Amino acid sequence: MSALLGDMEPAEAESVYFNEYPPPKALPKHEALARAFIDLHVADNRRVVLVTSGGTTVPLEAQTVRFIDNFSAGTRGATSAEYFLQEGYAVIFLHRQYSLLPYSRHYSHSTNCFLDFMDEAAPAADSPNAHGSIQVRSEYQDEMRDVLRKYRYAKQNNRLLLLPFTTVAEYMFELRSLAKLMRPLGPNALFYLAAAVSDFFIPRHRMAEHKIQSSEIPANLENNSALDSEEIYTGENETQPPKNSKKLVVNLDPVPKFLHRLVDGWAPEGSMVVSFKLETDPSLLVYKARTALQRYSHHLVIGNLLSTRKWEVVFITPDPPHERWLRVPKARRSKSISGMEDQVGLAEIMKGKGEEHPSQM
Ligand code: 9Z3
Repeated sequence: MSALLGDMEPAEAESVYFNEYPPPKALPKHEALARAFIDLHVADNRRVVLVTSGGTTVPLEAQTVRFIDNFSAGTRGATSAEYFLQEGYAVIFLHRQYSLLPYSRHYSHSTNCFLDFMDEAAPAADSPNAHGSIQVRSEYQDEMRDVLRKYRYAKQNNRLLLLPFTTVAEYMFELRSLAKLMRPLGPNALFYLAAAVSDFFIPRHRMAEHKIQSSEIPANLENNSALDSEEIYTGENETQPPKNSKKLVVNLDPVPKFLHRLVDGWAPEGSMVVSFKLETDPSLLVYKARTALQRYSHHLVIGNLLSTRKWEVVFITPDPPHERWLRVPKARRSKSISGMEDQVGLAEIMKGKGEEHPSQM
């Protein structure tokens, strides 16, 4: 059995991991777009934040039919990106494909369908059979105008670069490339890692090529099926379930913790790194967030619980006060249809960090 990446030194784990996977097809295109975007903002001495958002997937098959997903709608990332843009940052938005995006998120969530904001105006009186024009309903005009203006501003001024990923391997490749490309930004670079990154994966050499079969395959066809991939079926004791078993036992390895490499190797000197910690057990949150800060020696861990993440977060910092809770007051929790107020506390704090870190000045 090959050594676990989690047991290796971070630099060795990096080379083993990245050598096992072919780079994502879109990587060269994304790198070219990012290079041009970063050059533009280096020339203008503008701060650039890489916001990661949405969940990564872990495919069970190389030609993927099934995959394990990580929870995240992309609300945190997309909302925070809007606030960074408002504060004058240029934003590279590395997001899970089809998850929420800055600005359009106000109208694209399934409980907030954009069609509910529209109406068909009455046709002109002199041509009653003509179609009426489509309009935004009067009660939504102000909010939509505001969102539209901000969106247009970001687009027209090249402040927002959208780059999608799906799998955890794609995310890793993109993160590494973008961090290295951001080096010319020096302390003007900020990393805001809100994406929910898989902790476990199936290494490429153990992954089934084809769709894993749930029923027996005739022996003469078997070599083309996932039944060849014995290790997929290995359980806790490495025992093989009987051939006719309907069980699928998946054996996952830990994903190497690349935050180490980001902080120590890939990211520009003097840049700021903010990571998120998601837990469901309240008694673990602060401990886990503190441990992450100590382990990776970066600047800020924002802890949140799945059930309260929309209105309560904890900031864990290397300097006093070390632990600071931010809560959206009850009265402001669901005031607007777009949920804009979700991240007000975060934006305020991020602004306030200015005196403490050069990338925030
Ligand atoms: C978070 O904790 C995000 O705040 C949420 C946002 C995923 C909860 P939504 O997108 O949810 O608004 O629905 N992200 C988790 C970050 C994460 O997975 N961190 C890794 C870890 O804790 C390392 S960077 O190990």
